[in-house]
Amino acid sequence: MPKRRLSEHQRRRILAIQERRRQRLESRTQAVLDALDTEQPEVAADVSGGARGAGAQGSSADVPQQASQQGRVVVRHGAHLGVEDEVGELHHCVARRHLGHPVCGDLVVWAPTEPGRGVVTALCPRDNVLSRPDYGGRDKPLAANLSLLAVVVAPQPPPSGFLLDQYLVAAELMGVRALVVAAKLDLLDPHDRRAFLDALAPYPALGYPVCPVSTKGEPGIGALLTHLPGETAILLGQSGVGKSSLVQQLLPDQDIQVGRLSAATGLGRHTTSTATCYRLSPDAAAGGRLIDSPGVRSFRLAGLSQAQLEDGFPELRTLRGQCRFRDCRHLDEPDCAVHTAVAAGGIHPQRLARFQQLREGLVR
Ligand SMILES: Nc1nc2c(ncn2[C@@H]2O[C@H](COP(=O)(O)OP(=O)(O)OP(=O)(O)O)[C@@H](O)[C@H]2O)c(=O)[nH]1
Ligand SMILES: [Mg+2]
Ligand SMILES: [Zn+2]
Repeated sequence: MPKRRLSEHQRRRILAIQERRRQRLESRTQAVLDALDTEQPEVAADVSGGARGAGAQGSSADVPQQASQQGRVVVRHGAHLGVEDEVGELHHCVARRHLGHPVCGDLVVWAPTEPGRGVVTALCPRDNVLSRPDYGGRDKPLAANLSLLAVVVAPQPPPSGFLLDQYLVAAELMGVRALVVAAKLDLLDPHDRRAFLDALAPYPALGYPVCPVSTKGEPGIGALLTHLPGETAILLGQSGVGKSSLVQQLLPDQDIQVGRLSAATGLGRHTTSTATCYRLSPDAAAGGRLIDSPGVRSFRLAGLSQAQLEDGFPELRTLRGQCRFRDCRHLDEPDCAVHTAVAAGGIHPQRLARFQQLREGLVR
């Protein structure tokens, strides 16, 4: 049909124009990066806190050095970064080569190249980083500088306790607090809801609060909200457990934030395929940040020793050195302090089973 052909033609023209624009921008940016890469690498501490350098010489690539400032990566698509500056404005930046992989939550030093655009010239030291394997099995950083891991489980899709425990181990190894979000509880009648929450009963005693929530009915999201003030929290879990729905409810202005992000950087539209950092409302969660992450089917802790894995289980960590054998695997060895604790009710058998599953699969 002619009408359809015409619109297809238009579509192609628009795409071609966009592609040319993108290439122009890319080559301009590349010129800036090339010039920067021939200079001395910048030290992040030199400009931390947005201090202005004295010499406004400007580089050959016309990057005003005096404008270097600190920012936070709020989203990343390949080499393209959405960077929030100190007053909350967003900029589309590309990262100088040899910087490693800045990810969502990273603090960076960046310099504007043109309005709304800039170049990231240094990656500030991280407090911590959460990595997980990509499809090829290689560890990829997902988000940095976190203070809270919120692991979401729901009746649908069927929960994976194995995935939950791996995230909790990751939190322990990162030295970051964690909690369990029991989501989509409106799907369960009171009896099944009780059973669902009973299965999570061992966690609070281990230091992981359980927050029962629903975005579509009772009990609401209050139990989670109380944990967020002042935190940089990331929502983690299988695809479909309701992470983005929680973000939507926790951030009444999420649409606005996504709109600002995509208007400023063109990067906000595919929020389900990459981690994205949002600001929580100052009155609800003073200064807090919330990161939505793409769901995973599996998460694999790689290359840990048994001692490291034990560090990831607080209830095993405290028994370190108390078994008869120093290299006790807590299987069928005599005088195993872990088995004694399980028998006495101090360790949940399910957690020991998860530990064993992880030990067999993951420890070198
Ligand atoms: N009944 C019910 N459905 C929910 C609730 N929260 C989310 N859902 C539904 O669950 C489905 C998945 O929700 P999302 O928020 O997209 O899940 P997600 O964890 O962000 O998924 P990925 O982005 O794929 O990782 C959607 O159809 C939502 O409408 C809830 O509290 N109750
Ligand atoms: Mg999502
Ligand atoms: Zn033992």
